[in-house]
Amino acid sequence: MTRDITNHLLFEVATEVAHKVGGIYSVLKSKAPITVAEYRERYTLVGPLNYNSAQIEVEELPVKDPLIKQTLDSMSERGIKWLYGRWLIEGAPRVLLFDIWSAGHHLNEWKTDLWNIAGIPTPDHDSETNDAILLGYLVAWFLGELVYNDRERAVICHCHEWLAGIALPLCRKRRIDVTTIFTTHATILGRYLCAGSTDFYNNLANFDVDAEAGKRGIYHRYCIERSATHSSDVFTTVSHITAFESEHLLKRKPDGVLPNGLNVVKFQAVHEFQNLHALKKQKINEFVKGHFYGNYDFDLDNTLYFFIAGRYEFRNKGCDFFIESLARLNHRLKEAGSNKTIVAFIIMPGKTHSYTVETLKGQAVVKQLESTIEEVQKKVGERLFEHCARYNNSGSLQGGEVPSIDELIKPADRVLLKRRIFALKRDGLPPIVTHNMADDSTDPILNQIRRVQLFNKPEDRVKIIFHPEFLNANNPILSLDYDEFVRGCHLGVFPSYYEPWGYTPAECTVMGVPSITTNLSGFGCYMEDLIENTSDYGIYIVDRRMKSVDESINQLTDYMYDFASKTRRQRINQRNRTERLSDLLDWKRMGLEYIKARQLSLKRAYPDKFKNGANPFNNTSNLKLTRPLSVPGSPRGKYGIMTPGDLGSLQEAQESLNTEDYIGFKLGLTAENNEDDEDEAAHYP
Ligand code: G6P
Ligand code: 1S3
Repeated sequence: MTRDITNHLLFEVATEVAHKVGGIYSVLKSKAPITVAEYRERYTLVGPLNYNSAQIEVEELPVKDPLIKQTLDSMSERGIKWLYGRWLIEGAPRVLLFDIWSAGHHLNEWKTDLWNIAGIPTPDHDSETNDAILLGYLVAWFLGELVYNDRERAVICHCHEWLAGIALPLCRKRRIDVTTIFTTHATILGRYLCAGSTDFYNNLANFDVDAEAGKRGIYHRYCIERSATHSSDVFTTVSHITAFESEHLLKRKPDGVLPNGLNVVKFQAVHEFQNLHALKKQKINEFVKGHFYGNYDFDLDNTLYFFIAGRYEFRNKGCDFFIESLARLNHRLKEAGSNKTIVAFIIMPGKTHSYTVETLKGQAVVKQLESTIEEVQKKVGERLFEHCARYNNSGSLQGGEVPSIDELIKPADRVLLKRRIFALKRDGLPPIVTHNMADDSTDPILNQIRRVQLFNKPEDRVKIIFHPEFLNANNPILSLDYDEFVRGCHLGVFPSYYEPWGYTPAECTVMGVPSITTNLSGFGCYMEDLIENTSDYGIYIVDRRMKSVDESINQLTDYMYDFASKTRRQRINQRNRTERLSDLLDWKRMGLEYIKARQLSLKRAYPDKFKNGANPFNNTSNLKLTRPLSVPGSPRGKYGIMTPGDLGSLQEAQESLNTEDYIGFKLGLTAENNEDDEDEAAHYP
């Protein structure tokens, strides 16, 4: 059947629509403005309804499209509950959220069907899989009825991750007249294999995938992922390294790579992000003073804040490497007699029972000291004023115009101050962890810290703070949102072993904060492909592919040591260069690959429309997004013009879509004007 492909409808299906769990929420939310700009009301995000998050994130709206309304009404008549509305984020995309448990009574019937049509077994106890089945069957139901009601417009269904992928084999099996895309953001088996002690990348081609999945109790999930991969018209992933992994573990070579972008916010004043760094660092300083009370014997002006953050996957996220290299860094700084102190934060949510008394006490005693000093200061000010105001022309105060400090600070004030200072005494060392851990003795992070003996001793140049909870401005201590915290830090360290893309270093980059990543992360490979001398731009890439473990850890230590040796002026310059890379990560650039994937899916479903090189999207003005010219001093690419399209392998679509047209600009090929870095730095101490 032929359909109108230029005005096609786009449905993007994921479990994190208006509900934050992890990285996919960031993808959908940050991408929304450009997708809405392209599709307007033809774009709908579909996912499961989570009542708690929906009531904060979604504003209910009536369904305007008559055919979508007809379809949803018909589902309602059969007992399905759903919420249609506007996601309250930039771009305000339309969302359709199904209350999957309103179809709960169908679960067993659908499980049987999944076994019959695709041979996928599903155990009872796996609630994530049960949810995936309910969502998949509801999406397929919705799409099936919609294309029956709407015989005009083509429909693209783009599913993210296996959890939202069950609709794909159903669409294929039921011959629903939609064209489909599947994007995997990681592979289930890859994640499990890496978390163990496998030499993953050297053995990718050799794994007996069914057996490995079976051994780990994830065979059914693996089957769902694999069937979504093979049933989609276009299969994509988020990086080349995950494409390679998918080819071997899921047995289909992806059609292309859809790298993740960010919604880059440019400040009116170019140096605003530098001011924000100073402001947010001040807040971290306050916390650090409290945490190290009694042992606060280092100079905050010579202190650098490093951090690792993310899902608590000890090995996959490279936390093991981070701690080992911090120990080596500590040794080197001590040997060199450095006056720098490094405070290394580990922000990874673990199982905890609230903050420790010691952590809360630290903040309290320092606050008390601060408020006592304020009181004394006020009294000293009043006494000083009284004294000076009594000066008269008779010269009776000759030689005593300015009082001595003993006259200003009275014995009672001294007693009060001494009490506050004595309250700062403590017996032990400053704590490593801010929370009571549910299982302190087996926690991998704590055990590694114990092994390398980084115990926040006064002589240590590297101190560690493990905050096993995501940050939030409403927390009683370290009250900062994550992005504020990142801005206040000096260096993000993300030496991941398994990282399909890696939003953490990308987020650092757009905030102008240098970071360390690896050549096993999608982001690291992407940057390495685009830029020469990435470290000049504050992107340090650790080689975890060709080097031994020990060599990689030494390289990571070298990077941190070199960074710690920089002067403030050099850090400011580097931050400027880092921030300029943000254009490379903007969805306005990255979104191009999504467009190519959609075109390819339409081309595969409706080849006649593209016959003899015809492109139905030529002259379609709403496809092109305008974009402001780049600020001067953008990085030079290895191969000249840099676009993610150069990396993508959506070859069939590429014939019909010109990267430069879409981006609407070229990055400078001439020599960089780095002088303005120096000029800018000259404004700072
Ligand atoms: C920003 C601020 C400067 C401040 C500097 C501190 O650049 O604009 O006023 O001196 O940060 O940098 P640092 O790397 O020492 O935290
Ligand atoms: C995945 O989330 P993760 O941290 O489990 O998807 C993210 C979004 O595509 C990606 O950035 C990350 O590398 C993957 O690992």
